[in-house]
Amino acid sequence: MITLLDYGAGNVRSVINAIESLGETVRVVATAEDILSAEKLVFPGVGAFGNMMAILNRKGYTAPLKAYLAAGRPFLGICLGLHALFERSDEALAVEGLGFLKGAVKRFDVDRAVPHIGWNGLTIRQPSKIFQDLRGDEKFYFVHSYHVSPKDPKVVLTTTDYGEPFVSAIQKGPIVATQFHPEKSGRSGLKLLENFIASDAVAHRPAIQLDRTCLAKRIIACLDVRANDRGDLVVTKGDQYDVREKGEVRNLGKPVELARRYYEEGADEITFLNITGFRDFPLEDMPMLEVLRQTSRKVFVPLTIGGGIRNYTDINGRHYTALEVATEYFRSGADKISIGSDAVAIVESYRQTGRPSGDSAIEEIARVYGSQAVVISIDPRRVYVPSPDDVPHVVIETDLPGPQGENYCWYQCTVKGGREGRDLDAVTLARVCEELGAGEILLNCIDRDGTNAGFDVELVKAVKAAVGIPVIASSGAGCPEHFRDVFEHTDAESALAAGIFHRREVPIAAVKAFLRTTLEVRS
Ligand code: 1PR
Repeated sequence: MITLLDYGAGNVRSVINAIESLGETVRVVATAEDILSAEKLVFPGVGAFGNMMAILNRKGYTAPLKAYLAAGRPFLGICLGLHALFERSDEALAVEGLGFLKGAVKRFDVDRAVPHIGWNGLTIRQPSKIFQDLRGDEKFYFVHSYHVSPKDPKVVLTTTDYGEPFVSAIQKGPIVATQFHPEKSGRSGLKLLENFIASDAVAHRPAIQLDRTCLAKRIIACLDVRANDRGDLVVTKGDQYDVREKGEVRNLGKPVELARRYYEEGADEITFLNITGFRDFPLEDMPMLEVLRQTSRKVFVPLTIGGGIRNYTDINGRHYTALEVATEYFRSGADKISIGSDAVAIVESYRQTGRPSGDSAIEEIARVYGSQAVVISIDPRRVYVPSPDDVPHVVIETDLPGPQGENYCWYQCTVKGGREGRDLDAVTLARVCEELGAGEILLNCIDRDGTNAGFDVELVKAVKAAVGIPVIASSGAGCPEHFRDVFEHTDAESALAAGIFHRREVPIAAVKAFLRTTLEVRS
């Protein structure tokens, strides 16, 4: 039996699901005594260091954890569960860590997007039982802005390159902790977890030794989900956001089945967008939570969920915060949440007052779950103008002139699934959301959505140039060449598509095979 330390923040559901999928049972720590009596302890930290240590202290878990570690008993820390082992973190300078290992947790200081999000490799520095039957060139899923810096080089198990080499796993006797998420790293991650669990696994140094590692470009499958006119939850797909055909909501399949198919076919991440979330309330729209629960039992890559994440008062006058809505999503299996319409409202209010409110959905969710868990989904539409001075927005010069020969355009933010345009441009929205604590931008484009005409490279370039966080290019993919174009002409970290995958026009594997000749992708 595996004992799992859930201190109440983030998605521990996926770790439980991954362990259970290996046929092992999981007991969740309910008292300090459960830590001391564990045979094997897994500590999957998600969120922010200060919040994590505050909860561990409040629950009285710090002393038993220190005792468990000092006794050299089997332990697997994941992400913040690795950070917790150290003395302190740049993320919360006044807060003491467990101090099991000497050293600190540092914020990335690199000329690349931070957080480091995606699939990267490992340079393996010593044998370990967790590597049994691995080749050594597998990629694992990372999502973090901070990395550990141990004083003792002997504890370094693996390093990974991201602008500079950083320590991506440590080992001291039976105590192992990884920066990456095995539970989100597909089959390789499950193998690694299985090795940790197995009592007979032996220390192994994989045959392939990478000198350096490289972050892969991610290919994301997106499922736009809503109820059709009969009330069934279906995956649908729009043409420039119009999801109806002959009056009916297009039905392209069942959400859980399709997500499972894309996982099997090699998607690096799956995104669900509850596209009517702006008018329904997700906590009353329980099927979406159930979709997440069922998907996360079978799909071991990151899951993002968007739609309806905002403050809300129900008909009985009960008030829910966006943080509560997000918490429900995380508890049901989401790794990241995505905010659409509410992000526009938050930025509009910021621009009116000239300062952050401190309690917006972006700020609150980032504070509790970490920036890496907060994605901003932007739904912009091109507006052509004859001259850059015509509007008080970020205007770009375009190679695709408008209907009157206009050589300039700006990208107008919309809300409610494109139904309402706002006096705000996509570049400004992205920049302010980053300032408020968002960790990633999902950049749709209404003009290109469902057209198979390729990504709007000019839009992606403009937004990517304005922010230091990763950008997901979305809308318009029609063939593998379109993915290559957006990766070659912009610095986007990932690309998302829906229609070509749903309609089986291009398999995910074909996109990756095509890209592999010139770019790093996950096998
Ligand atoms: O505003 O916080 O409630 O979130 C609602 C979410 O639902 C937003 O992320 C918004 O983008 C999404 N959404 C709302 N209405 C629609 C619609 O299509 N009518 N879908 C919609 C947006 C866009 C993409 C799509 C790509 C790729 N979908 O995610 O999957 O354009 O498509 P393609 O490869 O077929 O071209 P809130």
